[in-house]
Amino acid sequence: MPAQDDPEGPAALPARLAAHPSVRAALARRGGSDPACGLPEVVDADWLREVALRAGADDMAAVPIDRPELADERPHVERALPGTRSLVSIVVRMNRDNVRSPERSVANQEFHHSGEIVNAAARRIVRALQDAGFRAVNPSATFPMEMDRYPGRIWVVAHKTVAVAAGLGAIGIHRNVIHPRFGNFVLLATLLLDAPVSAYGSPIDYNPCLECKLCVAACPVGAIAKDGAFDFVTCFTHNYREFMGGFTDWAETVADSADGADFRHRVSDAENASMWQSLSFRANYKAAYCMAVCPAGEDVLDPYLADRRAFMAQVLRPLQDKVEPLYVTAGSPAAEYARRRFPHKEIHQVGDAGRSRRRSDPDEQ
Ligand code: B12
Ligand code: SF4
Repeated sequence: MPAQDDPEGPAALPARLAAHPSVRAALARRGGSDPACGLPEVVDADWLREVALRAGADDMAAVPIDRPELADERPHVERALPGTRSLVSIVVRMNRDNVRSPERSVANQEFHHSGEIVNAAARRIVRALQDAGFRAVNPSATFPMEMDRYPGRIWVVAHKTVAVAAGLGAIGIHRNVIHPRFGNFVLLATLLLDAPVSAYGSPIDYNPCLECKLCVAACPVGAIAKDGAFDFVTCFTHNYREFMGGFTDWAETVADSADGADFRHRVSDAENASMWQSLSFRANYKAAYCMAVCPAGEDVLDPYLADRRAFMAQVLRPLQDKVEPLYVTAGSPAAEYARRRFPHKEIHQVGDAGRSRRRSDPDEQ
């Protein structure tokens, strides 16, 4: 019989259950025979911070789920952990010059390794919470995501939204979170927790973004407007060429090719090798230049403040000068932008968001 149907009340255990050795051991650990006695109710914020830093996070803050700015997140987190009451945001720093390197393998390795660190840290914190008697989950920081919902919202929780609500940074012109100290060189994760935390963070009262617009100048496909408007499809089409939509486009090109020679005419050896690498190891980002050039953040600012011209020569210019493929939707403003601003790059025209492929004739480019 379920406990709530018990005439003695929800706290009373049926005799058979109360006599079970595991039940007796569990109750004894909490020092009594009352099943509700000794259950933890509130997570101590100082303890949680210490656990998070020891687990590998570089900063953390919690936020209650009923904050108005988290309203859109509630149904999603409730699905992942029914009964969620708090969200815990953590950040992990990335090594800046790896992200800035024009060599894509260097930057991609930094993203992927940092992604592993932030996921591992989140998992360790969840383990500590579990051992302390709480329910908690750590949705993936990056991939995997809920692909059965693609192309709808595939992520379980929006880490940027939570980090901003918790006071770990603010959104810059380029739409990434800029941490006051570490700048935008951070990856984020969010833990869902079934209990209140003894102290919560609040949004910071200024934006670390300097509005220098270097991110606007760096994006090779013009996805970031000077006023901070962000063109999701344009970023996705280029930067995520070897993720979902772009992969489908590539696969359709295989299917549509008359023979091997035709396929090789449509897709270069380098593009195929890059796709193979993405499938075999981890998907390559094609850019992230907005993040690479961002000088914001107390720990990041010095070289930019010392000599802005030198900073641009060393950080911005090499990314702008790099000869590389750019993926744009045929006839889009991005195609026009890329052709005008970066004529030395190889412009490949693909279908909408790279999903419904219609590769244009190379002669049209
Ligand atoms: C979806 C997503 C993307 C999308 C959209 C980006 C965006 N601005 O939302 C794309 C594929 C373009 C993308 C790119 C990148 N991303 Co991303 N991305 C996410 C994800 C899964 C959710 C983001 C989110 O909350 N969006 C909703 C709200 C909060 O964002 P928003 O900016 O206000 O609104 C935008 C979206 O709604 C989008 N949009 C509009 N229509 C549609 C339609 C669909 C179908 C989708 C998916 C999105 C979308 O455009 C809006 C305008 O900006 C998170 C991981 C997570 N689970 O949170 C990582 C995350 C935001 N990404 C991250 C990173 C690092 C990147 C890249 C640098 C990757 C790379 N290495 O190149 C680039 C940077 C591009 C940029 N300037 O934003 C980090 C950011 C860290 C930080 N310091 O802020 C996160 C938090 C991952 C992590 N664990 O750290 N990303
Ligand atoms: S590059 Fe400049 S404008 Fe863009 S987000 Fe960073 S500080 Fe803001």
